[in-house]
Amino acid sequence: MHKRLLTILIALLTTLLPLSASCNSSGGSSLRVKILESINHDTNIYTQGLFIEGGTLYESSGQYGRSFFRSADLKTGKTIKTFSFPAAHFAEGAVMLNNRIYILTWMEKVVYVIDKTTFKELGKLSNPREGWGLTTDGTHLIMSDGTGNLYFNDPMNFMTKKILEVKLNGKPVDQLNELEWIDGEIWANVYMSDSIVIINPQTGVVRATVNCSGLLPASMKTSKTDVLNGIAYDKASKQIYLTGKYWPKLFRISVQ
Ligand SMILES: [Ca+2]
Repeated sequence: MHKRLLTILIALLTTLLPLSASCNSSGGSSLRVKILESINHDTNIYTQGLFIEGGTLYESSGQYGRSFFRSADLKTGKTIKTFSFPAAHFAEGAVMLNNRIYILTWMEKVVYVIDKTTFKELGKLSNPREGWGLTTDGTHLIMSDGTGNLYFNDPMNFMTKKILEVKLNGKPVDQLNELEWIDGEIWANVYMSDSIVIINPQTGVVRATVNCSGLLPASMKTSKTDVLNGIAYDKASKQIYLTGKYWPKLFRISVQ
């Protein structure tokens, strides 16, 4: 291509990219994601688990020596309350079920159970696998472990009741990470990618793969900015929120 033409094309793309704050999808059926609202997000948070209950945002942040769990105001993004972990525990996915908050650790085989109001520790459960993402269908604690499997665990003792093999176009999907139960389907971040897969919880079949590569504008990225990870659904308002590790924004989005 002519060098001058290429320069013009690059300049044009650079101009257009921030405007196209939408995600295009590939694989399965196509969906588009549009940003409806940008909310401040603390760039010190290495987002692992993300969910909303009663209009409040809950989030776990990973890394050894720095792991914590917090509640935050959904409108301002400001932290309300925190729960800290021992330095040797790397916090991972989290979810609330029956007024209890369950928080995974990565390789420590411990699941923390804390009270939703006081954040007081109620106990610990044992997880034989790596802990990555966590969500719930209202009965089970549904967990990912970095493979293409999802584990449906009993909230009483974390015993696995069902293993679901997730497949896209007949092939296993690896590196399933943060999870969210949205209206009878499971949304999952695919680690180290800008993709979210939408999974049928009965069959494991992926019905759509959403590529969110344009979600966080390049102008907001720093050398510290990490991958897309964090899906939360506010059941009451039927709104979906996305963020990433060390991202400066939490986005309320719509899907078409
Ligand atoms: Ca989630």
